[in-house]
Amino acid sequence: MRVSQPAARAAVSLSLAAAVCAPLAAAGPAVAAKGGAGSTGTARIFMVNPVQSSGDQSLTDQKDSAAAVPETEYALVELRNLDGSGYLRGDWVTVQSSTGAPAYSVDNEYLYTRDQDQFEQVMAYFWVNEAQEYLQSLGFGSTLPGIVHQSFNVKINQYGGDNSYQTDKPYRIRLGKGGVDDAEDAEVIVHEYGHAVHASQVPGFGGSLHAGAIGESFADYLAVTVGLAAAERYGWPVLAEEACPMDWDATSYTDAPHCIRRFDTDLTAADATGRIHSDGQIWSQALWEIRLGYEDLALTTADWDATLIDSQFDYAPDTSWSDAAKATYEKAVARDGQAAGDLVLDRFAARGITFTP
Ligand SMILES: [Ca+2]
Ligand SMILES: [Ca+2]
Ligand SMILES: [Ca+2]
Ligand SMILES: [Zn+2]
Repeated sequence: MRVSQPAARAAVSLSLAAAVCAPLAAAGPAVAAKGGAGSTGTARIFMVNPVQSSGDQSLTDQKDSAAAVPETEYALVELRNLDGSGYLRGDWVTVQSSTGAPAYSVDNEYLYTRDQDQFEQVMAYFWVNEAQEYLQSLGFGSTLPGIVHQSFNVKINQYGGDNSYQTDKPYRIRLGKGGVDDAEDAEVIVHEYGHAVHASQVPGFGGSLHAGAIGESFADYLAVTVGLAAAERYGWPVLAEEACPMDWDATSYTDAPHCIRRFDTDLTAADATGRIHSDGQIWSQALWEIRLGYEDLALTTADWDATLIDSQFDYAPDTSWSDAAKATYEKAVARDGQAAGDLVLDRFAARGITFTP
């Protein structure tokens, strides 16, 4: 999808105005019951990431300088579900920083630029909350079981390396600082949250190479779909390839166009190497092609995301690709009809992943 610059910019300034007005509109009993700062605020963030929103593949980190990213690639947004303490803590996220003072504001205004440590803290809060709100928009936590239905701990900049990761003991993600600071790219944040989604759905998920690859694949897919849904929700431009995770973080270690991994490698199960990130691209291509196929069936990407995520409750912790694909097929038939199921079967088969319906 390509969005024309003027239209996109107009949409951004509209959502900016909405964000500024929203805290007043939201004032009510729920807010009063919380702390003095209220449950909503205003923040400056990247619109997923500055490469995706600008289409400029030549952007580079420049040692974390503010000047490396144009002001136009920031958006003002509403922060929601804060606990009123003035810190970045709330219903679905608790930010814990180990570098730089914790962001604090008596009136919940968190306006930073990328050279300030607090910018990444704000990104982490906004994007984990956004991912949780997206899951809830699909029905998880209401008509379907809740997923990561708690305030999730995000620790920023714990390590110097480029090594963000999720752990369920304790239940949190850490976001590192190698190359482009990891938390400057929403697709890194949501990728790590994607692992928490699996851990929440199936405790111990990842007990086989196939399950590990599905974990990496789904984390990439969730990062992309949450970012695209947010771009739609807030009217942000998407000027890079949609099927591209971590366009900004990947400027440190890939050639343009910068994507950490791809959803169109045409790899099949016969090409698997046992390296879960690389093999995950086999699964990701099926997920992406089913997404496109859903739209051709007059279903929506949200229909597919709800079906995919709901199906993951049925994956064994050490699942094979074949068993997981079959569980996805069965969920698609049950939720979206036989044509959707046939599409799932067909796109997995194209990747050499087969099962008996
Ligand atoms: Ca930074
Ligand atoms: Ca990085
Ligand atoms: Ca992207
Ligand atoms: Zn991962």
